Amino acid sequence: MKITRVVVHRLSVPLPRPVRTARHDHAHADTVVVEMRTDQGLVGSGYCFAFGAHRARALAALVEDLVPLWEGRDPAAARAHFAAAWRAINFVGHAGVAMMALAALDTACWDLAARAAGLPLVRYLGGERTRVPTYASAGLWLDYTLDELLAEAARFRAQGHRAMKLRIGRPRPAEDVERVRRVREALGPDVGLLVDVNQGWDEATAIRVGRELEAFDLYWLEEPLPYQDLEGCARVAAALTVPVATGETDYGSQAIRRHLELRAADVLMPDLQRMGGVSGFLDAATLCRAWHQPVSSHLFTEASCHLLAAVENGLILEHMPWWEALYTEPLTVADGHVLVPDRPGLGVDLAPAALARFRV
Ligand code: SMN
Ligand code: MG
Repeated sequence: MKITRVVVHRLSVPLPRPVRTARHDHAHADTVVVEMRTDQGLVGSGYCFAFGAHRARALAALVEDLVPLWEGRDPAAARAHFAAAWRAINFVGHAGVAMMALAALDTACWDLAARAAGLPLVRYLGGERTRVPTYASAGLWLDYTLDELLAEAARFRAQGHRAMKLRIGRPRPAEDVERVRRVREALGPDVGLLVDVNQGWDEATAIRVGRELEAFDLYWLEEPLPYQDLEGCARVAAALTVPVATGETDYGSQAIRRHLELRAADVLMPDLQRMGGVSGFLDAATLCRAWHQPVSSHLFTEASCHLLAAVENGLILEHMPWWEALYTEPLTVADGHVLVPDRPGLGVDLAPAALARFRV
């Protein structure tokens, strides 16, 4: 089997509500979708994205640049194509737009390889879990009023979620503590509550406010510090009983290794596009296992559900439905789990009408 053609779509996907965190304020996910076709009629897909239409142009340019490394090749050799692309981007860097572009192509290639084998990606990778614990992440933003927070928390529960993530890092940390207290009271003790600071604190604030938050039985405290301050994050993690999670903003499995060596956090959450796709994510998950640590995910729910289901240390999946409209069917959430699609490959198919609707 040969990859005959790779089609690149540049899209702007509107978000249901602007995302506001200590680091973000955006209304669209500017997305580059890769459709990888074979001579046997199979189609695999992957995507990468940025916030900002011009940045997505840069992503698309890098994807187009790398396409020849996959065209004409056998999709079953996904690791070999990843290695070739890794060498090709050496000069521009193993980070940023080059890694994200590589990720979209690598993911599409694994999707195809599993489709060619007639297996869901999770099974192609040797796993057997059919569902993974998940948490609702598309909401509970930093700018919400208390009423909006409580209404959305109730909505997430009604959708089948048993865990959810609240963004914190407001200018006055006392407000964060109060908002966490109110949401925890409304949810009761049986719902998992995660909080994400999005790098909004310094070390002293993280330790001081983190201790106050320990009263609310949090599942984890995410990205308390600027993402490159691994030593600081390690000190925060050591000072607190609440588990600290980080890793979404760093690039490549080598960055995950550095986090592990420094014991920077209790849970690492590699981002599929910053790892360079399925190949790099699996490397990151294996490194976490070697350090006896769990691995979570960041965005990219469609592929990440297979990966966390496949690896033995997969912990909890971030459920972010922003790209749902690109596919013919949404993922199913039931009783706090995402059901891993039981069809070949990623088990999700792009909807041509959606590609046309969001094209820029
Ligand atoms: C996040 C990611 C992307 C956009 C907004 C917020 C957040 C997360 O850090 O963990 O989902
Ligand atoms: Mg985060």
